[in-house]
Amino acid sequence: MTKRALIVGITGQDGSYLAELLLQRDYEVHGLVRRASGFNTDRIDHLYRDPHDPEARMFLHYGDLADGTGLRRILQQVMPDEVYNLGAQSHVKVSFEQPEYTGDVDAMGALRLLEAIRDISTLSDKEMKFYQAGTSEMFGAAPPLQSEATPFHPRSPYAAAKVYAYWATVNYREAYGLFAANGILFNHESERRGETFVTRKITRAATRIKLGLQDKLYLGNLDAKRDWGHANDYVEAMWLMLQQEEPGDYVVATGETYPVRDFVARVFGHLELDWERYVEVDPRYFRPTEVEVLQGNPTKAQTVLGWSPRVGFDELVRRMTDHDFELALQERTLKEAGHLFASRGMATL
Ligand code: NDP
Ligand code: GDR
Repeated sequence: MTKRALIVGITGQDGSYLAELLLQRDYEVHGLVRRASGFNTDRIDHLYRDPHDPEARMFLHYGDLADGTGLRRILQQVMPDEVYNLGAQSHVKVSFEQPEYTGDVDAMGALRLLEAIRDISTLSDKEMKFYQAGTSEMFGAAPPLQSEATPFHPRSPYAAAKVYAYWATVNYREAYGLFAANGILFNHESERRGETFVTRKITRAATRIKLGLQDKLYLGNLDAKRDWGHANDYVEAMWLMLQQEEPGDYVVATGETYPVRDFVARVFGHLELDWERYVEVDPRYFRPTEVEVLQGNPTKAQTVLGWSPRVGFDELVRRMTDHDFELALQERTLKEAGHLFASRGMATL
C-alpha cells in the first residue's frame, strides 16, 4: 500500500528535502502552499508534475496554519498516514518584531493541526502520525550539552511558541493516544537555506565579494555558538521518528559547536579572502536576548533511530560556498551582458 504524507511547510528548506526523501520511498506526497502574489515554490519546482500526469505523486493544496478550517478540509481530503508540521515563522530575530503572528502560526498552528487530527482520526478510525518541528532554540539559556532531559528556557517569542507546540504534542500523545513525535532539531543548513539566516547570508555575501558584486558584509553577534548540520541528513531523522513502534521526542544534532566567527573565517578562507577586511559588526542584527551556546547530545537518536549525520562542518561550509559561488558567477555574467541592472535585494535581517 502506498503511504500518503502531508507536509505543512513543503516550500521551505526542510520541506523540500523531506518531499524528495518521501518520493524516493514511494510515498504520495501532499503539501500545503501559502497563497502569495508570486510563485513561492522554487525549492520544489524540480519535483512538481502536472496533476493530469498519471505519474504525478506530489500534490499541492492552498492552506495556512492560521486557517484551522482549511487545515481540517485538507486533512479530510488527503487522509494522510503521516503529517509533518514544518510550517513556521522560523526567523528568531523577526519573532521579536512579530511576536503575536509568530505565536499564532508556530504555537496555535500546531494546536489547530493536532485538534483536526484528533477529531478526524477518531471519527474515521484512521491513525495519522504527527511530527512536530521542535527546535534547539527551546533550550535557549540552558547550558550545553543539551539533551532530551534538559529543561527548556526559551529566549525569544519564536522559542516560546515552539515550547507551546512541543508540549501540546506531548499532551495529545498522552491524552488521546495520538502517535505524535517531537524532533528537537539543532541548526541545519544547506544550499537551500533561506538567505536571511546567518550561514547563507555569509556564503551569499562572501562569494559576491569574491566576484566584486558586493563590498561589505554586516553581521551581528559573532560569538554565538551553534551546532550546525546539513538539512538533508536531518529530514531523515524526522522520517525515522514516525517509523518507530512508539512515539517519542528526539534531539537531532552533530554534537559539535562552532562560533559564527569560525563559520565566517572558513567561508572566506575557502575563497582565499581575509574576512576581517570585509566583515563589520552592526548592532542592528543583535537580538534583545541571545542564545549563546547550542550543542546537542544526539545519543538517543543514534541508539534508538540508528541516525547519525553524514555531513560535517567543513563539508557543509564547502558545499554552501561552492553552490553560492556558482550563483554569483551567473549574476556576474548577466550583469556583464547587460541583462541585470540591479542586484536583487540582499538579506537585511
Ligand atoms: P523555512 O523558513 O525554510 O520554511 C518554513 C515553511 O513554513 C515554509 O514552507 C513557509 O512557507 C511555511 N510557513 C510559514 N508560515 C506559514 C503559515 N502561516 N502557514 C503555513 N505554512 C507557513 O524553515 P526550515 O525549513 O528551515 O525549518 C522547518 C521547520 O523546522 C520550521 O518549523 C522551523 O521553525 C523548524 N526548525 C528549523 C531548524 C533549522 O535549523 N532549519 C532547526 C529546528 C527547527 P513559505 O515558503 O510560503 O514562506
Ligand atoms: P538561529 O539562526 O537564530 O539559530 O535560528 P540564525 O542563522 O538566524 O542565527 C544564528 C546565530 O547567528 C547570529 N548572527 C546572525 N544571525 C542572522 N540571522 N543574521 C546576522 O546578520 C547575524 N549575525 C550574527 C545570531 O545572533 C545567532 O546567534 C535558526 C532557525 O532556523 C530557527 O528556525 C531554528 O529553530 C534554529 O535555527 C535552530
